[in-house]
Amino acid sequence: MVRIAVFLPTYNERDNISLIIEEVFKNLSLTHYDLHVIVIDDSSPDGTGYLVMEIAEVNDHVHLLSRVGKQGLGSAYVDGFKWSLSNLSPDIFIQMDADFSHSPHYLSNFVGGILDGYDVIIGSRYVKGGGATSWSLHRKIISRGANLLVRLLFRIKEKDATSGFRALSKKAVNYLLKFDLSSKGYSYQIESLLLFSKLGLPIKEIPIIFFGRKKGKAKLSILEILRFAFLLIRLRFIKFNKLK
Ligand SMILES: Nc1nc2c(ncn2[C@@H]2O[C@H](COP(=O)(O)OP(=O)(O)OP(=O)(O)O)[C@@H](O)[C@H]2O)c(=O)[nH]1
Ligand SMILES: [Mg+2]
Repeated sequence: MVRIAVFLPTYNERDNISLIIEEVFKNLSLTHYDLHVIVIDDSSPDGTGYLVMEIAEVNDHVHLLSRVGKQGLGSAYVDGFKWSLSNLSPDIFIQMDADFSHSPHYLSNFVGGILDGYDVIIGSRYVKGGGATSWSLHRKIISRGANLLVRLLFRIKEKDATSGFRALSKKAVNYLLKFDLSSKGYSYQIESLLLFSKLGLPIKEIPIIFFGRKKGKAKLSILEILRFAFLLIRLRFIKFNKLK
């Protein structure tokens, strides 16, 4: 049976976490897959971690990785992948937000893409059939702007480089963990995609409708956006320049 690990990084997702875990199991049935959910929680002050601990006590396919203090989305995935390779050795790795922006209905499409032989499947808002709903103009501009900047700087063909809804093969994850990532936060999505693209791994974008957060507070700050822009420039002219 194919072993799938779904990674849910959380910071203050008390209102979403139990339901999203339930929905993941509904959409990728345990009768077809050996499915595991790994929540990487950064000691959320709202007690998300305690809720997950309770679920993990009664469901041995749910795992909690607790970290001290908010350490960023990218580093949460990296720590989750490392933990899973030592403890579960999954065949397919799925990254997903815990706030229902990424609909669990798409999960089987991601799995199908990796089973078809792709190493990276990206849930894309900017291919035919994709899109975003309940997003403020402000968020739309940030997302479009970030993608435009990435395409201008790096000339990659993927249309949604910032999407965090992805599936990765074990090969892709092993490459990622060997690479010295500069990104700890949201820009992890771009840096990892640049790496996969440079390595020539087969990448496919599949359409998703992205849902703006329903519950909980938005966390993408101006500081994160500025940090992101500087990082892109550094990656383009220093780090990935050397990899050419
Ligand atoms: N473990 C961990 N998870 C994080 C961190 N930052 C964000 N997350 C989680 O990563 C996922 C994506 O973060 P969001 O805050 O939803 O980011 P976003 O979708 O760009 O922004 P909004 O939904 O508009 O707030 C969510 O499940 C968050 O709870 C972090 O520092 N550590
Ligand atoms: Mg979100």
